[in-house]
Amino acid sequence: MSSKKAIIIVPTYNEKENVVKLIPVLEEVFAGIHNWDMHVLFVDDSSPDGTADEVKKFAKKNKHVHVHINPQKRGLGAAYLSGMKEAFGELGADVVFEFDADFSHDPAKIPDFLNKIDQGFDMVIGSRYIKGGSIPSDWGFDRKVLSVIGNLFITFVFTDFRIHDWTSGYRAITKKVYEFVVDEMSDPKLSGYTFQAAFLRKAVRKGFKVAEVPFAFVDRKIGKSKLGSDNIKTTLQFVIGDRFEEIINSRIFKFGVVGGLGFVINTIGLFLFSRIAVVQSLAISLSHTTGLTIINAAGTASALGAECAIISNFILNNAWTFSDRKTTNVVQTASKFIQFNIASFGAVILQFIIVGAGTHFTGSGTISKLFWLVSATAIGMVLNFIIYSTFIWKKK
Ligand SMILES: Nc1nc2c(ncn2[C@@H]2O[C@H](COP(=O)(O)OP(=O)(O)OP(=O)(O)O)[C@@H](O)[C@H]2O)c(=O)[nH]1
Ligand SMILES: [Mg+2]
Repeated sequence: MSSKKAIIIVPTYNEKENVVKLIPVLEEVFAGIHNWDMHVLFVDDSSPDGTADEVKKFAKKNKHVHVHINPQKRGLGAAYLSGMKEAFGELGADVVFEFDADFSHDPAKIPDFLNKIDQGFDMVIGSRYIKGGSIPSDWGFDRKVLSVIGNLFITFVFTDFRIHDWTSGYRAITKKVYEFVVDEMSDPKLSGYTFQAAFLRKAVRKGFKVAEVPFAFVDRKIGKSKLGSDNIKTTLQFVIGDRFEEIINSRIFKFGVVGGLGFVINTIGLFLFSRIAVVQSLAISLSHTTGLTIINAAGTASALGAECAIISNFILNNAWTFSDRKTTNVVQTASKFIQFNIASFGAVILQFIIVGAGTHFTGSGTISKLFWLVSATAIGMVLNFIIYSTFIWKKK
């Protein structure tokens, strides 16, 4: 039979009593699935209670049951990575599931996940926070709040409202998602439960199609929870750090930083150049020949400062903001620089006139210069907006 292969990966640590119950239940579910070749792979971190030995007994009788043993307990994420490597590698899976051993994840939902994969989704998340999904009603108020608020917090920090359950441990993952994400998942910071949010985040950002299937999370009845409070901390650290990195690397942020620095350079230029004798005498001779009294050292210095800012903006935007589209060829770079200069030259003219005329009336003190520089910049922005909206992006 050439049907596609799905492997349910179940990480275990001291889950002996659960696995002996789980395997027959899974076998029953598998029997009802006809278009997928179904397997289960237990990833045991050498549990002291002998979980792996129990699984081996089943594996002997059933070739759809597998066990992978890690020598040490290194966390949930690390267990999944070793399991996925084997499942997608030697075992030849097309899809793997993440599945807890403690019956928190309803096995009857497995076909729903596979349907979504059959429909073309790259990854499916079992969600507790969409219609039809739920968290246990007997959870204490604090645990409920923590769970709901935690997920909302992640959603808001990522500002991604397509996913409703970032930390869910019930998932189906196709091979192409795994292959894309795997190299970035080896960071030891992601080896615990943080693995879940980080994996999903990377997949969503890459643009993989993710579906959600509702399920009712059930509390474990047998065995102990391995979820520690430090997992919450590391997950939050990841979420905030990842978002921060994303913002810093965004084009709009870089563009803003470069523009802000340009303004600082423009201001320094205005004050420095207006003290320089050559600039002062240039302004005087320009004013004499044209007969315009508003031409003065401040306006000329401001215009020169604007040109310095344009040069700095060009260099930094080329090397940083648009580094992915950077030109290195000398001729191309020069021609780009000329284009950029023409497009920004309005600022030079505006400052020449506004700072010149303004300081002509209010004097050339520091406050006066700064006031007119800021005014010229603000007027420049408004003019830019008017020009863009009436000519470049005009109403149709
Ligand atoms: N191999 C391996 N499995 C682990 C590790 N940590 C947790 N698990 C397994 O991962 C699954 C989920 O762990 P749980 O302790 O149930 O975590 P949880 O469901 O978030 O927490 P509870 O709601 O308290 O059960 C279980 O099957 C655990 O046995 C680990 O470090 N290594
Ligand atoms: Mg559990």
